[in-house]
Amino acid sequence: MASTTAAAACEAKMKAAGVSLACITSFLSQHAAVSSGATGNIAEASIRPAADLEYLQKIEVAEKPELLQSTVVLKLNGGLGTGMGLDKAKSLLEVKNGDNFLDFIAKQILYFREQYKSNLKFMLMNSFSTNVDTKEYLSKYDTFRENFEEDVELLQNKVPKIRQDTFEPASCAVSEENEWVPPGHGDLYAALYGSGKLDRLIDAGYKYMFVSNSDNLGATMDLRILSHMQEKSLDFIMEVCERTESDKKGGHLAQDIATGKLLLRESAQCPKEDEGDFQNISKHRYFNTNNLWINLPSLKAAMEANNGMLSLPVIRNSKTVNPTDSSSTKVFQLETAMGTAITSFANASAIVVPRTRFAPVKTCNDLLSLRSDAYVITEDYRLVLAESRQGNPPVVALDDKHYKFVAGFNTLVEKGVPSLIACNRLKVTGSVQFDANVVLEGDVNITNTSTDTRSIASGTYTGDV
Ligand code: UPG
Repeated sequence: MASTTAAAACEAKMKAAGVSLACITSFLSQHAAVSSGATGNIAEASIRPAADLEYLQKIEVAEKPELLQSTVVLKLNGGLGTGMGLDKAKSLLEVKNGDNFLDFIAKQILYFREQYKSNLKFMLMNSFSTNVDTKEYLSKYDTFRENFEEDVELLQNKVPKIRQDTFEPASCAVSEENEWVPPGHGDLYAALYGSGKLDRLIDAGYKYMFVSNSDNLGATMDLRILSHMQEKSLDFIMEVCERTESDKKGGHLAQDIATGKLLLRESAQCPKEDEGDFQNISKHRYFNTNNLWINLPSLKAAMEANNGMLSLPVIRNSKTVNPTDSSSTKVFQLETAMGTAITSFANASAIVVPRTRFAPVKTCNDLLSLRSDAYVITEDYRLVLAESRQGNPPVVALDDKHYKFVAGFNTLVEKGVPSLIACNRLKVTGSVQFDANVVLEGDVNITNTSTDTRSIASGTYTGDV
């Protein structure tokens, strides 16, 4: 299968580690692309903004609860949250009132099951970095404890990091684990197919899968979208939101000028010179929420028609083999993004959904907003913007020097989380700590130029502090 000695070495390493054939096939095709110089970039000149999308509120469809018995809800849980300084699954991070993401997700599913008297199937995609902690934590919920590996978990693959100079698999003397990486959430398809779980789901009568990020607690089962998918016989739906200023990292929807097909451009796929266009939220107005709906038999058919894989554009991340040693071997980590599969299906569509379905936590800025009163918990355990915010999240910019990582953030809010319900923008520069009962309103700019940590005493603040 491999076309070069470097590719053959990767293939041998993966086989020896028991990686599935589906994953090896996908990886080798990405390896070939990267070895021949592909960057996976999508130039602005090759796309046009996506237009004429349907809005969920305007779609006329009758809800069909009977579809629930053939539907699976799957949460992506393979990421570690290293960007926030975490070395565990990000979903173990406390969100609100002592509950972490996994608690919210579990309660959402249990609520829905009760509400619809259904046994809605639930799965989690874990990586080799998140499976142990996640299993242990979720075991407090009886219903997810039994047959965890068989029924709940989809364990994603691992792929070798490759040397930038030779494209050979990289080795790391410090720890063999550093030589491997989960291949991004686009691995969902290879993990489902290669583990045999796709076949088993289809054989058991499952037809639809709703997938979303575990850090987005607005993404719950929606009977209108599900029923619309069935009524229009769609293979794939991407939920998108109208972009706001906070939507910088991630991907936007666009249309390929050459084929007219919808495509997803991830920030990692944008050439440097086109970054201004990427960030232009009035030009590229629709942001991928990563809430996706997949018709399982169509997925299987698309993979079988293409050598057992989906040809997703490869994303090439430049890193060092030992993440904590910048002088170690320079490597590429190859990844794919789940949403780029929108181009792989004949009958794919994107729907604009209300902002309530998208409340991601990518940074401590997001976490501060979520923990504050700008977000409320609904009866069905979603975290949504408080109504008075009219769909606009506060724009929070905490000083990266102190609050990029959760440890610093915890000190900031140790005594209390400020009220942000009436705050439009918050900028914090320097080291500060909020006392209990701090209320921030309008545009607030907190600056501490001294090196000592300063307290923000209880009270209401606006403007420069
Ligand atoms: N994840 C995995 N396995 C991996 C990598 C990530 O399960 O190998 C999970 C991760 O735990 C998280 C989700 O996938 O739950 C998203 O991962 P993340 O790295 O946070 O994705 P983003 O870079 O934020 O981007 C995704 C989409 C992007 C979209 C954005 C919305 O790729 O198009 O705009 O989510 O938040």
